[in-house]
Amino acid sequence: MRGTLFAALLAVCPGLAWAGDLTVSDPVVPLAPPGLMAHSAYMTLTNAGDVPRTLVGVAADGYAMAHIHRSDDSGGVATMSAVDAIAIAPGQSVTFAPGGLHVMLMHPAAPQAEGDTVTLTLQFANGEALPVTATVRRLKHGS
Ligand SMILES: [Cu+2]
Repeated sequence: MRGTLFAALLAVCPGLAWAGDLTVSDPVVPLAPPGLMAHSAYMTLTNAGDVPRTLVGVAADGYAMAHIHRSDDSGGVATMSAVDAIAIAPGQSVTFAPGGLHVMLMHPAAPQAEGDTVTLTLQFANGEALPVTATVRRLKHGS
């Protein structure tokens, strides 16, 4: 019955990735200007389980490299630094969003169009890998 329930869940929520007690909602790759060699992906990760989980890396199909970065413009200077690990406590969510955490996608193999999908594989400290399908779409200005 669990398999049936899982299949039904996937059918109802095509944008929702699920592994154990981790869910990823609204994975998106904002449409980047053509020729840009690095751009971002965003999502919200939720730990619905009762053990802490730690995100330690990400891979992206169609890109030479993908890293977890954090933007910081405190002090008036915009900087971006690599993040080695993100702990997500039970019941907590971590949001990747413009101006903060993001998945940095580097060196795309091909230009992207609205509606394309990018498979991101989130890697966790316990060895688990969670594939997430992000959709390329135009974000509203300022969001
Ligand atoms: Cu970055």
